[in-house]
Amino acid sequence: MKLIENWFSERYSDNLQLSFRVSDQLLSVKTDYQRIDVFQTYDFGKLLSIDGTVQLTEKDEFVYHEMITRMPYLYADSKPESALVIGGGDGGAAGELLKLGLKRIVNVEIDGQVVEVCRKHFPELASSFSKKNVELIIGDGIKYVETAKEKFHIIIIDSTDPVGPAEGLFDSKFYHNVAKILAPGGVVVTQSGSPFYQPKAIGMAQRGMKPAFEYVKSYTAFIPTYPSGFWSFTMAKNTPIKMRKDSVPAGQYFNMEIAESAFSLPEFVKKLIA
Ligand code: AG3
Repeated sequence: MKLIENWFSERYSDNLQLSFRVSDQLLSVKTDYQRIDVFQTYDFGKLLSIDGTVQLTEKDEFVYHEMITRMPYLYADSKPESALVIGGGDGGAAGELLKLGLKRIVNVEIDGQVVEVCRKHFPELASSFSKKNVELIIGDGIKYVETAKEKFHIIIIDSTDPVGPAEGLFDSKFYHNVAKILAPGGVVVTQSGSPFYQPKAIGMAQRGMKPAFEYVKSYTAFIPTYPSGFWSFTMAKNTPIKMRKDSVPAGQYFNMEIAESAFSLPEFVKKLIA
């Protein structure tokens, strides 16, 4: 008889949490920026958590990573060749961009230990950092965009929740600098939280982007292991947000129907950004 069960829980509020039964805790480390944990779960494979919040699981990371890369790819005015990823220390976003054939990807992650942990525990994702088209920079994305000269067709903000180290990635000062290094017709995308459990996040992203870009639009996806399972992303451009006449092969979540329908928002979400 098994007497002890181990569980990892992410708290959504004082009264609700999502719990994963785990067979092992593979790592727990406190870095200069945050606490990183890796668990072996029963239902979702390995799970990466930062400061107690789920960043990815082996089983459902494909949703987030496909949706944060293929959408900007298809909504750029011309076929993108270069991308900047801020955050994304697991390598998942960079890996999806490689699948799309991008020729140059710069990935700026603030916490080198996230990369180390992922190299060890999520080698398939982190292997993108050793591909020849990818340049990994361990540094502060906010400072990087202040001084960068190179322009990018896609800029992806793959951050943690808008509290702590990621807070500055949601304000307009940051986005004004992002706008300076966005190639003409290019697209910026950020993750913008759970509309249900983090109702302020999507508005923060929209308010951060609007002063810096002509067009801003949010889209959503179903991500089982993030708060409420319903997740948002917010896209910004200086030319109309219209899909290019092009297509990408279906992934595990993404397909060409979702490429358009992901922008359909429930009424309560529209109110959050009005
Ligand atoms: N970064 C966004 C994760 C936010 C999850 N928030 C939460 N569970 N409260 C994902 C990193 C994957 N590259």
